Amino acid sequence: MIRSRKQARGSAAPAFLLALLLTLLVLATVYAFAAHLFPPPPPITSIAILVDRQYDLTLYVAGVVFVLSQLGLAYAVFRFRDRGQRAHFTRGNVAMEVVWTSVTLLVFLSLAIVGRKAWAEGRYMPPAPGAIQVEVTTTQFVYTFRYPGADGKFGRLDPAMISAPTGNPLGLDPNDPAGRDDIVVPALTVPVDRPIELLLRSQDVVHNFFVRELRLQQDSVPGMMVPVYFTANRIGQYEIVCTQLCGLGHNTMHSFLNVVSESDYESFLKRQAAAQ
Ligand SMILES: [Cu+2]
Repeated sequence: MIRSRKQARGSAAPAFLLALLLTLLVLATVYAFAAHLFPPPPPITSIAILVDRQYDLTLYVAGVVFVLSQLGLAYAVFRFRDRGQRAHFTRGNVAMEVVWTSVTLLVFLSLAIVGRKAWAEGRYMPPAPGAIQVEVTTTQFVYTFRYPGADGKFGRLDPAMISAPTGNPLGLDPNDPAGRDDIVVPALTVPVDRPIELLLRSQDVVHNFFVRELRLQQDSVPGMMVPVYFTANRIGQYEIVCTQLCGLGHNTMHSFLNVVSESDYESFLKRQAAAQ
């Protein structure tokens, strides 16, 4: 009698299946990362390499924690399964809780300290001397880039003059002489190996400037001018995408970053100056 009741309550099959499922989940996840199933495009700045290193380090630390905790869970599910015994109440273990909270705190603080250079280099450091300034304006659902032209000065903008249909999407004031040689274009062209300072602004809602190869992702916020820096070291064309859900046309919001040789950059400026 007692034996059959124990059998009914203490079958090992469900616990075994759940533990097996958890173990397979761990193996599949480790495989997906170890086999590089979804590799990122190669980085094109020195900061991007730092960002990749930081990402790898974070992934290793979080990966070890993930594997150990999931396998531990699988073990506990099977080891402490229902065998028909009475359950008993526990109040937990204060010492253990202090230890794992402190260890977690230490791990996160260390990662943040190690990663501060990758984070700060493109944001809080002053731009390199001679950096080329380009203003980036986001609006639903386009990017507009402005170069200061030969005088090196951006002209005044007047929100009342914003009129995309008549060719003045930024609201450039025609009465300001500094703005007469400004170059306004829908794609970003920069010379290779030269420091670039982008000045991000937004006309309507929060958008974002994201280029995977730069490992650079920065929101543009209405009412703010957000500077970011980079120096691209590989000629090519890279996609710029908006990663903020900014409205119905969000999925169509993109542009291109063209990294070109110094001479191609000069001829780009001449061609655009003539076309403005
Ligand atoms: Cu957007």
